[in-house]
Amino acid sequence: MRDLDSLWMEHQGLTRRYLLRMGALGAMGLALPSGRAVFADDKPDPLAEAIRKLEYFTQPEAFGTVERGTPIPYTHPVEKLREVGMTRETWKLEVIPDPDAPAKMDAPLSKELKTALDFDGLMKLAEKHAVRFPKIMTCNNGGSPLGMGLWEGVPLRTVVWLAKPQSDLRRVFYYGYHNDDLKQRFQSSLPVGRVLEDPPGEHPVILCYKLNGEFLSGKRGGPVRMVVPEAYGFKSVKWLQRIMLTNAPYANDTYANGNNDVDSWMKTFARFISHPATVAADASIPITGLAQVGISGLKKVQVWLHPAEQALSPDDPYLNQGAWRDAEILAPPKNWAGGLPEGKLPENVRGFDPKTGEPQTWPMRYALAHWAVVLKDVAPGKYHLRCRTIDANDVAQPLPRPFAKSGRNSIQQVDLMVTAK
Ligand SMILES: Nc1nc2c(c(=O)[nH]1)N[C@H]1C(S)=C(S)[C@@H](COP(=O)(O)O)O[C@H]1N2
Ligand SMILES: [Mo]
Repeated sequence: MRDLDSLWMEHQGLTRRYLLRMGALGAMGLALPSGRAVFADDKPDPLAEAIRKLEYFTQPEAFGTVERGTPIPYTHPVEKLREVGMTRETWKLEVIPDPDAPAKMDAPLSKELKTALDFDGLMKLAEKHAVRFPKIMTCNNGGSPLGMGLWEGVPLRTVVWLAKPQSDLRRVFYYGYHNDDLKQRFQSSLPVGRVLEDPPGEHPVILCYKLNGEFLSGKRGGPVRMVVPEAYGFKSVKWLQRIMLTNAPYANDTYANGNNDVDSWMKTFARFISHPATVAADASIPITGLAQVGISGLKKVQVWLHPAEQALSPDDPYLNQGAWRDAEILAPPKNWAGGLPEGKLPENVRGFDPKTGEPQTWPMRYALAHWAVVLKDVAPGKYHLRCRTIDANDVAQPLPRPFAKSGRNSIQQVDLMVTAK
């Protein structure tokens, strides 16, 4: 799913300076998890040019994608795309009562009543209400993020209020274009409270039309997708066309199938990006990675080098007792890239100081952090190398929620061989 090569490119710029400072970038260069050497400082490399264009935000086309449909909706010929509202010129959004448990509302936005919201209408609302924020897209069933975007949209509540809801409203159901085949429908839902009121510090749920400053492609869910800041990917429904206000008190998410925890907030966890497979005993060992910063924030990233032949304690399933040592969480980048002009963030990005353009807090929730560490003087032998996060509540990964169907966050483990001189 996730293309590690492109993730690697985003990450290199941040880690390279750190590793140079630590004297760890010698002739050995760094290696991808696959073991492929990417560059050595003293050698020209085919990737050197790309490395100069390193990215923190993910280029829209470099995102990992989780999609369904036969055919995939945005692959229809353009005439068909127009016909089914999958272009900005023809897109329409309905906000109607759920026929099975109708909320009372005075002004439904419906195609039948010719009151549905079109893209021009959304852009009018955007002039006054548009918001932008960084967010990682992660599938709860994926081992690492699909990509990190700067998402722009109109708060969903702005459009919900246009429909004048009055009562009998407990949840918001929504789905996208699905080839008009019920079996292909991908739907999700939120409590109405989450839509109407943001907990302090949280971003609003948005009707999103731009990613990294450009209109959303069909592949990324355009013309319009939902983006739910604190949630895993399945809440962020693509090709959005219908919202139903319901008095039903339960979730109706497609992702409730397949045993998924549909109420899970994003978790904090660490992943390796680069680590050598084999090093000589006298060499420094540069290790880099990323952390997804979930609802509970990020205080530390740690690594643990454990001799492979030493058994793990059966009383320590979450590896709390390892000899963990701190890595360095890297400062925010200067160049945010991801296709943003000159790598600069636009004005008024939530979480950034409007005067200085600097992040107000770092690491930032729901965004990536990059980290690096250099290990030295490791005795020859075979090792298991692991990484983990400590969240802002001082809870070590994979706790406080170790269960995979709420979002995969097991501690990653890789092999490392240290050879005698
Ligand atoms: N309409 C629709 N929206 C969808 C999906 C889908 O299959 N159809 N997949 C969901 C899932 S499971 C995930 S993880 C995210 C992935 O977003 P991305 O493909 O833009 O990375 O999209 C979500 N939105
Ligand atoms: Mo997903």
